[in-house]
This record gives sequence, C-alpha cells and structure tokens, in this order.
Amino acid sequence: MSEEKRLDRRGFLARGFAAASTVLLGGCEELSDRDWVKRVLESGETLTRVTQEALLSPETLAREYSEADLSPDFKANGSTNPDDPAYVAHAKNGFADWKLSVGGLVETPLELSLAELRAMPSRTQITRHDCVEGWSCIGKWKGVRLSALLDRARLKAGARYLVFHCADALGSTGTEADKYYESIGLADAFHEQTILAYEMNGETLPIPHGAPLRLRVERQLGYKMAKYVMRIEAVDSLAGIRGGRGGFWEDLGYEWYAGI
Ligand SMILES: Nc1nc2c(c(=O)[nH]1)N[C@H]1C(S)=C(S)[C@@H](COP(=O)(O)O)O[C@H]1N2
Ligand SMILES: [Mo]
Repeated sequence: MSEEKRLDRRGFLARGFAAASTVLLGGCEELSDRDWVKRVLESGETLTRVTQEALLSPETLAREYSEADLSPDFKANGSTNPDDPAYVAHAKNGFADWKLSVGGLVETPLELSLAELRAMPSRTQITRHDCVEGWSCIGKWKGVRLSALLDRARLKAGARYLVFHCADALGSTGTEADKYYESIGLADAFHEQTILAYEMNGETLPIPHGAPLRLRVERQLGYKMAKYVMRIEAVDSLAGIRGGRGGFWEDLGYEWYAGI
C-alpha cells in the first residue's frame, strides 16, 4: 500500500501539532487545545467518511508503530473502575468465571471464557489512540480477532452492525440508559486490525483500560473503543437501540463514524 493511499489524517494532524506544541501529557501527546482539534475533526468528518467509503479499500490499515514509540504512561479516560456489582464480583475473582456473550442475529450464539478467547486467532498491534478531547497515546494491544469470533458465531444474512454492551455506567439516571455502549459496521468488524483486546503493553488488560476485554477499532477515535465489553449483539439496525444513534456519546451528539 502506498503512503498516499494510506491517507493518514491522524499522522497529518500529529505532525502539525508536533510542530506547534511539545507539551507532554502523562507520557502521551497533548495534541492541541481541545477546541482547535474538535473543529478540525468536525470539519473533516464528512471528508473522512467519504474517503473511507470511496477512496480507501476496506483493508486499509491504520498506522502501526514500534516498541520504541510506546507511550510511557497511557492515559485512562472515561470510566476507569466500573461499580456495577456483577462486574465488581468478576473483577475480584480475576474474571475467572466471566464470559463474553455473542448473540442477536447470529446462527450460533456464543458464551466464551477468557481462556477460550485466548485460544482463538489473535493479533498484536502497536497503534495510536486518538481521543476526541485532543490527546493521543501509543499502546500495544493483543486480542482475539473480531472476525474469528464472527466466523464462529456466523452472522445471519440481515446483520449489519455489531453492538458492544459494556459494564460501566457514565450517565446518572440510575437506569440501563447510563450504560456505555458502542457499535460498528461490518467493514470495521471484519477489518484485520479490529480486535477484542485482553492484553495491553504485554500485560493482562488492566481495569482502567477496560478489563477483561475492550474493543480496538484502530481507524476510528477513542470513544469507539468500548471498554468492559460484556456482550456483543448483531443487529440489522441501530434505530431500536437506546437513543438510536449507535453509542453512548453518539446519542449525545457525537458522530457515529469517527474516522481518523
Ligand atoms: N465502556 C467504556 N468504554 C469507553 C469509555 C468509557 O467511558 N466506557 N471511554 C471511551 C473514550 S472517550 C476513550 S478516549 C477510550 C479511553 O480508553 P483508555 O482508558 O484505555 O485510554 O475509551 C473509550 N471507551
Ligand atoms: Mo475519548
């Protein structure tokens, strides 16, 4: 793949910001003041979606880095310690009895332990995580390939999206509506770099970063990377789910396709 074809807007942004600012944020890069980043990201949204769909092949890879590039201190953001009682019980027990559920529009619903997930085809990648708030960190992720899970569960013909239901609550209504959730389309679901990570930087995924399992969908922004994934649901439409826009932040106005 040629460098031009990569159309790495992340790299472009980072180079621009690196020239403008050398501020470090806990071992990560402070990209800029938030408003500036937000404006760029917002103005680029349409372009990103269009280039993603029309110019890039679905196989286009996000840039990968080397061990030397790892951020010494990867920022943890959003929920960092879920207080859901079932989650807390699993965490106490090292997630030994925890299982991931895969259901919805699949031929074979699955319930998989961490040991079973670890035995499946995996991928390890060093990538840059860009948060919409304007910081980025480079980390190494190892996890089960989402495509391998889907090969096993076998999507039904109508399935168009995968919804990731998480253990943590960010809202304050005290209902299910507070729970974090996210969704992606099939192109990202089957993408080579899309994994459910159970390791970060060579260690078991820590709780602040989403233990026991978190999504890595490397061509999109940080808020798409659901942490504390408990259940995956294949659906034909996002309309009937929660606010109908495909994610906790999307329901509050963020873009569903958060391409970088
Ligand atoms: N379940 C859950 N997933 C989440 C969040 C969250 O609050 N809850 N925050 C999102 C945001 S905005 C970012 S930037 C990343 C942060 O991941 P990190 O804590 O590993 O840096 O997780 C994303 N996934
Ligand atoms: Mo974020």
